[in-house]
Amino acid sequence: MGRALAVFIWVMTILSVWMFLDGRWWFPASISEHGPAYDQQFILTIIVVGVAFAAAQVALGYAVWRFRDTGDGTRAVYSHGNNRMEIIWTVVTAIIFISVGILGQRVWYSLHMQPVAAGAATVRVTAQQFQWNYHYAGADGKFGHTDPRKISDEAINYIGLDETDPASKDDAVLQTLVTQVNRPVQLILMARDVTHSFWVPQLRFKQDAVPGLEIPVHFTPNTVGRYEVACAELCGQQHYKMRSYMLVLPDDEFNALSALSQTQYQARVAELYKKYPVPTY
Ligand SMILES: [Cu+2]
Repeated sequence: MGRALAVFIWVMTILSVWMFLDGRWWFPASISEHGPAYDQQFILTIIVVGVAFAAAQVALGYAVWRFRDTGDGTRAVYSHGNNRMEIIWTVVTAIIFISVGILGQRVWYSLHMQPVAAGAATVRVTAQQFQWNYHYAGADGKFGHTDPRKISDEAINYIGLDETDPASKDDAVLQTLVTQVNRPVQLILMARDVTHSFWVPQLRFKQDAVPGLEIPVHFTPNTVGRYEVACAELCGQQHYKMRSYMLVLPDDEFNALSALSQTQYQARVAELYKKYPVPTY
């Protein structure tokens, strides 16, 4: 029985390592400026913890095999451990994991703690059960005033846009996130009801949207296409349906789209959806 368990542990270890090496269930290709830095950091972490995991499991299998009950009646030996060994492996583990943590902070800092680059497009994002609303300032570059008391799903005013504010006249509230390739985007994430989480796997980017908070985030998409925006926070019964799409458009298509009226806009977005199928992964 001891041998069978040891072999089982080793086989499971090999399968687990193979799942990562095979790459079949890996991330979709990244489409943002900071994506490669994130991926590099992730690979480094995976290698470090992968080596530790494999070594620990092989050693566990060995111990199970070596010290199995052989039926000859010998009694087990109890050990009080070895303080020097304890200190060594605790210090080594601490050094490795703190170093990996600090390296990770660098990537995180550049994305989350630095101000957005000049010339960025700003979109205010209001999450609600169970949809994403993207608020664009329009030609005047000014967002119309919003008021939670004006929110009405029946009147198709999902974000409570104040129609009496002149700045709101040219605003658009849509369910598609439209961005321009290689232009930084700043999102102001908000939530109407419960906590949601903005996630585009290809951006390597995930951030909660929390009621009562305005959370600014920014990134620069660098690959034209259409990508799924998922809600990554279990936010209610239809959480699984809470998704929308992010279009990353070349400059000419973006400008042409921006010039359209709201009705033409919807039709054009539908065309662009056909033109840019969602990547399969
Ligand atoms: Cu949600």
